[in-house]
Amino acid sequence: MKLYTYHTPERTPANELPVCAIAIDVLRATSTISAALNSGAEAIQAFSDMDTLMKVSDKWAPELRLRGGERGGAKVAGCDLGNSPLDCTPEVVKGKRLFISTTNGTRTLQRVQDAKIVLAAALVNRQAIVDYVLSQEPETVWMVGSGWEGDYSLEDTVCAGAIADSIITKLGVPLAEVAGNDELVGSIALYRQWKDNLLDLFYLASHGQRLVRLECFADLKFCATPDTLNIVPIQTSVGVLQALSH
Ligand code: 3SL
Repeated sequence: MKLYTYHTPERTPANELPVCAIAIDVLRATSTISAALNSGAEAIQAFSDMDTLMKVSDKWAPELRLRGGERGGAKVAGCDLGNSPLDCTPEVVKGKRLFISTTNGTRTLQRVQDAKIVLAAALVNRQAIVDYVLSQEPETVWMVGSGWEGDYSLEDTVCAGAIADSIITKLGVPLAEVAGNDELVGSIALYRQWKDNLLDLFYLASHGQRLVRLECFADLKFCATPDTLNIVPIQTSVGVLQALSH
């Protein structure tokens, strides 16, 4: 197995795909996707633009759909939800399809949507993702961060490092055997430096600071806490993620 970290979708090699692609947007799209599926949402359907989201979701029964839209961290007018994982309680999402568009995370999902296996990961479901990857033994795994409008983000890269660190520990192999690129080694180093202070790292991060300005303190804490949700969001058709059924 070779593991690769890419800080943003723009940094992935053009015209290539791995066997398994893991989209990461810890703050907050993939944390929200994990929380919604964990609370019993039927599926998540991701869109990079709001107009298409509205058109496609219009065809869905109103009582079985929710629209989630975020731009600049704030909820898009006309949507039921913004992008807070804490809003995705069973009372709100159970049995419904969440049609969602966010600034960066949904673009990452779109970039890797043609890979054989597409997963959405955050720190909250890190362990579930690791266990699933180990059960499949894919030859190549890309962990693709979302960043912010093309730029690097600490929180996505530390999550890639957390996943890789756990895979390497469980496989019991030297780093050199699985490291596919320099970014992978850097992401593990970042995780090892901050693993006991992830919330502090999130407060340092530029998008963390943006969310602090929006007073999303509880979201930051939730998203910085690893392994709280035993859920594997997996793409079942292009753009649609569902909970892996065991
Ligand atoms: O960029 C994204 O996709 C979002 O997750 C950003 S926010 O955390 O909702 O502001």
